[in-house]
Amino acid sequence: MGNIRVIGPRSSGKTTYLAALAYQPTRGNNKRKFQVYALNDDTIKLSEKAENILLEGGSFEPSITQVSTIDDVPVYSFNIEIEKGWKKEKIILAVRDYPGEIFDDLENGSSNPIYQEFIDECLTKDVTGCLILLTEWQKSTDKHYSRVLKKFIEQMDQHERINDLRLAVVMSKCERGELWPGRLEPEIDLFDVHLPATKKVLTEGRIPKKNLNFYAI
Ligand SMILES: Nc1nc2c(ncn2[C@@H]2O[C@H](COP(=O)(O)OP(=O)(O)O)[C@@H](O)[C@H]2O)c(=O)[nH]1
Ligand SMILES: [Mg+2]
Repeated sequence: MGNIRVIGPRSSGKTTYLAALAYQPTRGNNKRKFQVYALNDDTIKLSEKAENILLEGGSFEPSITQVSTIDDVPVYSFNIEIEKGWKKEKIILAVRDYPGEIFDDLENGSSNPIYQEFIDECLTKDVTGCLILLTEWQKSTDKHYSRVLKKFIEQMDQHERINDLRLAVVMSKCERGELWPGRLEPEIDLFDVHLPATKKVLTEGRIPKKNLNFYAI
């Protein structure tokens, strides 16, 4: 189960999030209730980079500066095992980390045919969900995000995905002081407060409630 696309503006933390998922040091007394295993070479490489970069407080180079084809975008795949009492739930997750310009370009209606190709691929039937990472909250950004997501919803409609594509809408980098207090009820304390236009576009569309959730990372 689980083909997911990660979209969001440049520098919203997409690659860092995936790297943190890929980087699961095996500790002697690991008390966590889940294990994450990297399944392909791209994911193993990402986790090695994560070890060097995340731990030293560095950052990743922008995913791709010039996108030419979808095949340039790596697919990271994970096997996640969650302990549930005496049972284990297994999730196979494949994630494509899209370059930020795909998101930003949507506002102007995908002027670049390559970007449209990405959106088409993002909305094919075998993709179950989209993780949408947002990161800023100035008034002008709220307008930009809301215009982009309006276009995205129109594209969902054209691809007949309004009813069956799950959206996780996330405010990233919530350790920032202004956002930290809102992390527990992100829909109300982050999105209603800081990104009201963006939230309105998402909730007033025809996306079923059960397929739309708001998170803080
Ligand atoms: N403060 C903070 N910075 C982060 C976090 N995640 C990523 N970053 C930084 O944000 C910048 C962009 O991250 P990156 O993962 O490359 O973003 P991407 O362009 O969306 O893939 C980098 O400088 C990261 O170190 C976070 O949780 N908190
Ligand atoms: Mg990136």
